[in-house]
Amino acid sequence: MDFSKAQFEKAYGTLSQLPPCREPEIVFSGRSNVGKSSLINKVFNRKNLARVSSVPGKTVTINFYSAGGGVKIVDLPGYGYAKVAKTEKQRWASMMEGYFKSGRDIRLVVQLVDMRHPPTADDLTMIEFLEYNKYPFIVALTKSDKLNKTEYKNRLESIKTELSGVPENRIIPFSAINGEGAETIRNYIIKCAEENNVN
Ligand SMILES: Nc1nc2c(ncn2[C@@H]2O[C@H](COP(=O)(O)OP(=O)(O)O)[C@@H](O)[C@H]2O)c(=O)[nH]1
Ligand SMILES: [Mg+2]
Repeated sequence: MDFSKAQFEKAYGTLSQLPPCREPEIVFSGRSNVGKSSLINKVFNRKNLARVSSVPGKTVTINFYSAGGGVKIVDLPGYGYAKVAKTEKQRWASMMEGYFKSGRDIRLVVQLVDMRHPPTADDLTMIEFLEYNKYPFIVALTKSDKLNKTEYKNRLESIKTELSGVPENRIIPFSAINGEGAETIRNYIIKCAEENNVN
């Protein structure tokens, strides 16, 4: 894998367009506005690899990138944006289900949760889905720079209970601003892409 070679390939808006899986995939999942595009850009050291938006939840697409060395990055559509129409929510569900059911070589799911707040019901549903289906995953706690020392300590402590099934070393505070956690996430990605083993 060569992180500097990461490149946007295509955005898919309908299930039938979704390409068959030919290479290992590293997947990014989280609610709209959680900081997914910012994390992808930071982890892959690129300013505009994924688009950072202040208007969340606009389009439901699954975005594919090549990560170099025959590995794909998959940016799943964000969830939990209140103002999204019901038809869009259904499209989201069908895209997600279609993606996970299309027999893919999923090496690692990076599940994003906003560090400032307890996981949302949707976050928990997603994490339970990953656990139940035994997908290897880590949880990135985003926007860690927005908490002061006390808040940081308290949230990190609480999240261990809120996500009691998730091993502590797979819960990683992250900031796209100061780079906290980026190296740890990179190492998980490299390890999983190469070995298919999260431990
Ligand atoms: N302070 C801070 N802001 C962030 C961080 N990550 C994302 N943001 C901001 O949160 C908003 C949503 O980010 P974006 O990456 O577009 O989220 P996405 O919808 O999940 O892809 C933007 O205004 C970002 O600048 C972070 O680590 N720290
Ligand atoms: Mg985004």
